[in-house]
Amino acid sequence: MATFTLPALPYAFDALEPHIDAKTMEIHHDKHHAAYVNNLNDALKDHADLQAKSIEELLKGLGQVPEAIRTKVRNNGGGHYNHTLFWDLMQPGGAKAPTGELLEAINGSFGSVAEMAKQVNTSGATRFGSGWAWVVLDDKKNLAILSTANQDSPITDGLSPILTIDVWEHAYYLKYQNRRPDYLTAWWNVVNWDEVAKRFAAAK
Ligand code: MN3
Repeated sequence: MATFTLPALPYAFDALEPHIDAKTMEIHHDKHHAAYVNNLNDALKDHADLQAKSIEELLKGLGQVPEAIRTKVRNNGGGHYNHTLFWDLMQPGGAKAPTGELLEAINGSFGSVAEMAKQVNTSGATRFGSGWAWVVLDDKKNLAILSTANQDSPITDGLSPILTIDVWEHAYYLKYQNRRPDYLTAWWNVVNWDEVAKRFAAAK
């Protein structure tokens, strides 16, 4: 029994068409995410103490992971955590709109939902190489936008992610080729605001 397991995608591969194509979703989930899970389990195979931790605990406590496996846990543990979050942050049927306290916080921090999305897209488009764009709650419970490299996750820095977009080429290249900004614009058609709101409420 493996310590960490690949969660099932919460919808069909083609559920996010036309914005995210089925082939991309299949490869992204079944190959890329699966590889992060397998490599994470491999890194932890001789470390029963670390196997007992949750993925969040592992990433928040990377400093306590033995140096020999720390990079492998950072990359693959981050890959597992980030992708699990990413699947839940998308939904079929088209995005609705944020409401209530989440909407108030977005308007207070950025002026509008559209302006927040624009800033997230800029953050993702200007991330050199591979990484992720994020909306987080910082230590003062304020909304903030940032990007991370590779599979690094803001929870390692004590931040609480409420939204993220994968900007690795494997997330968009089949459909959008080099047009990362077009993928980022399209992504907001599938954002699951209920999940964003849930994470926002939990982090407050
Ligand atoms: Mn990915």
